[in-house]
Amino acid sequence: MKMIQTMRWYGPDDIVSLSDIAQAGCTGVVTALHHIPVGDIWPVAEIQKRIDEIARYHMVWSVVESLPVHEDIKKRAGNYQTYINNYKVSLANLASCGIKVVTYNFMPVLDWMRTNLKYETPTGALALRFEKAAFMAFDLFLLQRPNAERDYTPAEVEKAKQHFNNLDEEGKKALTNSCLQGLPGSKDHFTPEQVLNLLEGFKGITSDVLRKNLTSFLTEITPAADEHGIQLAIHPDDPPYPILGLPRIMSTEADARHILDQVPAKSNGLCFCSGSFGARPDNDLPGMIQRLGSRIHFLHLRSTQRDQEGNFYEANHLEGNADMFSLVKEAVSLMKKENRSIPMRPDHGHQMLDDLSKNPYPGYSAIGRLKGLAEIRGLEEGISRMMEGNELIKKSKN
Ligand code: DNO
Repeated sequence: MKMIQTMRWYGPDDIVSLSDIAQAGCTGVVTALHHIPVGDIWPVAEIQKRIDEIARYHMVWSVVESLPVHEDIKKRAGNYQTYINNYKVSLANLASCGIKVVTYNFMPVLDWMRTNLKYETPTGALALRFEKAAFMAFDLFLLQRPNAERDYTPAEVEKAKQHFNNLDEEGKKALTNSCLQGLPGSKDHFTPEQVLNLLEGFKGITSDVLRKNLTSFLTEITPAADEHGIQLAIHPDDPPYPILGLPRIMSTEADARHILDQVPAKSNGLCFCSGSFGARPDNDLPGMIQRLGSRIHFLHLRSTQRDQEGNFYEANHLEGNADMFSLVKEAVSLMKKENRSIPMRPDHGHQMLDDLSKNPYPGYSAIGRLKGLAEIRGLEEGISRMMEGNELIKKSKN
């Protein structure tokens, strides 16, 4: 059993083409119908059209990332019931076209957050970075979120002030752009006013409330997902702690365990993103694969390099704090034990070589991901062969 090797494709507007993805060695594609407004039903005809486009390059649409969850569902307010009903119809439509793994997240307002989309590594390749002082400077002095200072200690506010005072106009613009980049698949940015309005809508939604709302959502959709053989895969919070005063409820192993236990349905599972969970030193990544095993429906493999202050950048796939060897070893053991293949994508990659002159979706240039995929593929091959060899030796000795 091998991992299903995939890359994310943002659709026809992506400067990385399906041919590029096929040439990188992928058999599967991870994509979404980004042109359909969040909350609307994904019609069979649109799903099929995308499947056919991918099939032209001899690949399959292996994973949906994401079937986005409308903010009303997260708040359990407004038209949430309609959006839940629509979600169930989209799941049924996807299943009827043969697509069974569906990723989503339950992060309020914003998806992943970085303060620098072009952090220069010593080789000249560019990485994504999250710097706490920069983020606080954005929150306090650029976004000017009401009462934001209550979320920080006086020492942190001082640090943020220093950071802000050292920024020139260009620096302020770049920081604002990084923090307000739109949702995945969109090249539009949020405006500060939009974000402030959206934040207002989450007033009173504590982490307990958000957790309950996620449980209610899953309780409602998992019977349909189970019936259609869908594997749901919730993506962890990135970064894995509260930001902008918003609750985050999928940041640790305990968070994942809680939701999996609350809704024990077979379809209720995880997208195990080693980059997101790995930004916290208290997440034991290989142990999490061991313990959450059968509930892992999709793997995002990536490594972050953390520092003492809680800043991190996205390292090369085999470097940084995540022990990629152990992660791939655990994934290989899991697939062997359960006799199944798990789809995997090399999550993100450095912008490097010819891609430096291009304008890809942040984190999703072709060459850096190709490099990550090739390294992970090599690791998997080596580990699988070693395991097989060891088993043969054991057998011959018995
Ligand atoms: C970042 C991605 C996330 C992920 C969503 C899933 O690169 O891993 O944006 O796609 O959170 O819903």
